[in-house]
Amino acid sequence: MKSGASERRGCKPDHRRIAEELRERGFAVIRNALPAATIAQLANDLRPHFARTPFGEGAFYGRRTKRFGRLLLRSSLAPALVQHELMTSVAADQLEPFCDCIQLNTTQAIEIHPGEPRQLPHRDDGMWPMPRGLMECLVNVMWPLTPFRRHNGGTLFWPKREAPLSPIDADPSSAVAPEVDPGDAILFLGSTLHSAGANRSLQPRAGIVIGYSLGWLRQHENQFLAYAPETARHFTPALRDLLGYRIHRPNLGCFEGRSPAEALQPVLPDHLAAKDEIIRSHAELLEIFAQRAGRELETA
Ligand SMILES: O=C(O)CCC(=O)C(=O)O
Ligand SMILES: [Fe+2]
Repeated sequence: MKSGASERRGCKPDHRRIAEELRERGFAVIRNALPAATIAQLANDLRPHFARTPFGEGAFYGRRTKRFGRLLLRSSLAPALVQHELMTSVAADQLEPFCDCIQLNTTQAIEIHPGEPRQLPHRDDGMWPMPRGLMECLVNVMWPLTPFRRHNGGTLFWPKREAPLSPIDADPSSAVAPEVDPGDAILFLGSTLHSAGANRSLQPRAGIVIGYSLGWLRQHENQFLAYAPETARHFTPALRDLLGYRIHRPNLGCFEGRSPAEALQPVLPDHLAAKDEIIRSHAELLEIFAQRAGRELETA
């Protein structure tokens, strides 16, 4: 296992508290992670998009709930949100033992309207058909755009130890509904049982989910369609990397056998040399093998 990202960055007290809460309960509240005024501005940028977005289709997404993605195109504040230092470093700390680098899994704005019943309790890592418990795949951050309370659809979390095996049996009265306000954030693991609560109030409840996943997994939101090369080429290198415009060793996500960042060039060559992007153990094996194969060629 690789050393944790927090070790490399120097573990801050905040980090330690969050890591402990994630391990113990599966979720952690971070107060004042961003100024409330920044989130108010973000909410303002998203308002016309919520207004134009139709209600969802299907019982999981909710028929009195509006959702949209591609948040990096919807607000000039979104790049800073998805690259929030504390959130990305906690996510890296949780996930980078199992991958080279984390990636953006999704950006989704969610507005739950009055009268929406509570959502099916679920674990977000259920989207990948993998045996459970092998490793964490996902770290999500919920950024409330309005206050989250139990009565208005605030997200419900079942702390790890108390979570029932069957989600359908999860009793809402045994769930925690963190009371958070714009500027606060709730970090939660992909393995944490949770759901949107019922909105019994007279106002919509809105929030943004930003997810970070293992760098080699299929992303929930297709980042290469959301931000095609013509768009992504104008992002910073760090943001392009986070979207997945980089190779995940060995050679995963390649374009013409090279990093997908090649596809961001304004003029693409018709032909490119494929280039190894491999992990150290493969490189060592290859070196030994290459010597052997070379000798065979000389003596043949
Ligand atoms: O909006 C919420 O509170 C949570 C929504 C959720 O968990 C989901 O749609 O996966
Ligand atoms: Fe969820």
